[in-house]
Amino acid sequence: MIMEQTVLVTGATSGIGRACAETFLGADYRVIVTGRRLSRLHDIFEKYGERCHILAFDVQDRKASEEAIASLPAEWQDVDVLINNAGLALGLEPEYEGDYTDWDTMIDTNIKGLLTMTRLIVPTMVKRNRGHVINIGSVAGDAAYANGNVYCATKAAVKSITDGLRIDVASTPIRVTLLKPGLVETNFSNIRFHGDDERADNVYKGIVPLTGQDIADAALYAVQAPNHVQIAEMLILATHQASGSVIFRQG
Ligand code: NDP
Ligand code: 8X3
Repeated sequence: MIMEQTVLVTGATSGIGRACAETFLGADYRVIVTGRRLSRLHDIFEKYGERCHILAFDVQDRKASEEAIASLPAEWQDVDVLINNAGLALGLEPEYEGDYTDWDTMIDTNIKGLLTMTRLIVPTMVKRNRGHVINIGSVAGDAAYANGNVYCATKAAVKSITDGLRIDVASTPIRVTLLKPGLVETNFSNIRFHGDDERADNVYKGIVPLTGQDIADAALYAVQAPNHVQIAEMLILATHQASGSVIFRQG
């Protein structure tokens, strides 16, 4: 009998996280979908029903995160794959003009939220001697780009945190993967520019960007690789993007 695997996706309400949730659901995994926007989580539940379990919470809130995981029914407690995806960029301005609240939100979500989820889920993986953690980093974590300062730093931290975890579970069968996307057209830029849709649209002008599905396909590939294969890291760029700051745009 093939055991059904359970995946937990943070930030499943939009973009890369939603594509990951739907891709794994479509591949017959059971998926715990999480995020703050409950109505969007319900939309996924309506489409996939019982294969899906909803948890609405803010990863910045450690107590709420703990309570959410503690509330999982017994049949949903053994998470085989954790996809730490929830995250955001806020602002694009020189470091010396940055907004303190934006900085705190990025650090609390991208770094501390990811760590909280890792701390809550990985012990059970260690106990069960199985599991896979996929962290969504970014090309932005490889090198800072103009005005990216704190966001780039959070993604550099995700890289170190992922490498650290991989070392700490090296004696177990748990695999740890860092996916580092480049430009992916999602709600990311609308959030970064605080709802300025025109500015957000310009980010993807003159280039065919990646889609959330492209990143979800990479996540599924890493999970379905044979057990002895650990996809440690993948940098996934649009074809006309060479690095965080080198993008060839047509027109
Ligand atoms: P979206 O804005 O489309 O999705 C972000 C997701 O994160 C939403 O589901 C949102 O859910 C969730 N989220 C944000 N803050 C919180 C929070 N405090 N608690 C719980 N969930 C939260 O953007 P993307 O899909 O593009 O971003 C997903 C990840 O991919 C991020 O980590 C981002 O840094 C990374 N990334 C994105 C790239 C891009 O070009 N788009 C490139 C490289 C990396 P909700 O609002 O419902 O809580
Ligand atoms: C998101 C990609 O290049 O806009 O991490 O920072 S980028």
